[in-house]
Amino acid sequence: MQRIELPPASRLRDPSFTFGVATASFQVEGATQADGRLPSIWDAFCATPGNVKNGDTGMPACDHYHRWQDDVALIRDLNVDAYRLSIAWPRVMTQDGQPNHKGLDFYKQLLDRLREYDIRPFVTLYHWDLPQHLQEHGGWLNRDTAYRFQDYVSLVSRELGERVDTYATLNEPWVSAILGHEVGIHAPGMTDARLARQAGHHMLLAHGLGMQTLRSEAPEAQAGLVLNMGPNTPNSQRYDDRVAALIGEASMNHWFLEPVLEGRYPELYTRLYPEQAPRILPGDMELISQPVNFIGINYYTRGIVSYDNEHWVKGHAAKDAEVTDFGWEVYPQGLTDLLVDLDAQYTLPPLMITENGMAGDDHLEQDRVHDEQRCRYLQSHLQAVHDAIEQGVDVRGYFAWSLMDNFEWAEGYSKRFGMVYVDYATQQRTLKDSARLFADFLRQRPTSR
Ligand code: IFM
Repeated sequence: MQRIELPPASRLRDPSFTFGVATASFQVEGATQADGRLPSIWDAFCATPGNVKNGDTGMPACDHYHRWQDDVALIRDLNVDAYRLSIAWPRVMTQDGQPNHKGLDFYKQLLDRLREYDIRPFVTLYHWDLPQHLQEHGGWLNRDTAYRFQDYVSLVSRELGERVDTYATLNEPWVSAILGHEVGIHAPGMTDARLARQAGHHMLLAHGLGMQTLRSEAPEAQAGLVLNMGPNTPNSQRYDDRVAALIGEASMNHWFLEPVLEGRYPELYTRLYPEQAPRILPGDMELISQPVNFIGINYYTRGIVSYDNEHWVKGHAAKDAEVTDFGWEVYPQGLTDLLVDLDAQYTLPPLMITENGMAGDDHLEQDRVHDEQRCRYLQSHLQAVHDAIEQGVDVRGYFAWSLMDNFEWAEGYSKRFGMVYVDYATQQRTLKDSARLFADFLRQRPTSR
């Protein structure tokens, strides 16, 4: 593919539309024992054989902790407006709640360099690397963890000050609550649906407490929350499959969005699964539903769903569809559908696409990586965002996941989501064709900065 095609008057060509690339601390930094960094739940989870493919761990990842200067230069060369990164809580705060200045200095230098290059930082405060010492007191099942998160947010916002103009409190609480506490394939590896929703409630409470702190300590910053979402398509036209598709959406999308925008959990879900209802204390929902400046949406694919006697909802792979190396269907229309549907159901704040991308079976051949499928994926999903905007949805930005190949959680290093190829043995970075395409598109925006 030579170039990304979008209508000449597309909002995506406007300089006010933000383009960026995204990463997360545990996935790229490595250096898990450097400069007083404490263990996180993901270090502990990786240490148990069988939890992560090939026994992979957070080492070496992309060794970004030591190679950040080159990586920021790479980001600059992509011509993006913004870089979405996350702060590692166990790197910047000691067990007794004091600042770890060495860890903080890493982020300060990185943020300063971004600023020098005129790249706006979009900082996620929690992308799943909970300090292990908090897990030993119950982790997200312990309500107190939400208050410890608030202390951490306070420390970060005071220390980083005006270096950050946009904060996201949490990344994808559905994943950390449900995959971590119900399905058990993510840290901390629990398998209890009721506990998962309780963990989810405490995460949303942490979001609310974090927002409160950001408003008082970083009043100039934009602040919001990042959710992973996808629309569900019923497996057939039968009413029971259609109901299952809606319940699935209530479970994943609305259970995390409705409390934030409307101060309540989806009644449909609570009625169907009363045994999963979390314990909510007076004032919680008010905290959770305070105004946000944006909602970040991470979109990868849709779900095909049918009714299942036992659990009501059963997910399937789409038949005969194009899939990625992860087996996820390539379905750009789902992004337009999702955005238009959310816009019809809620009074939304501005939206940002905070992650979108795909795992590819990428290979380095003579210094090039021909990730043709990712090029097409990028084109079709940018078009999908354009289409949603044309239908009236207020989308302000798009971040590609990910800047570079990295540690893909339970899949270890076996899945490559990057626009930049990483050779983990040599730590050499190589721009894939998709990175060239993206950089080219951004350079040629008629009104680009
Ligand atoms: O790599 C993850 C990321 O950490 C969160 N969103 C989905 C990505 C791909 O699975």
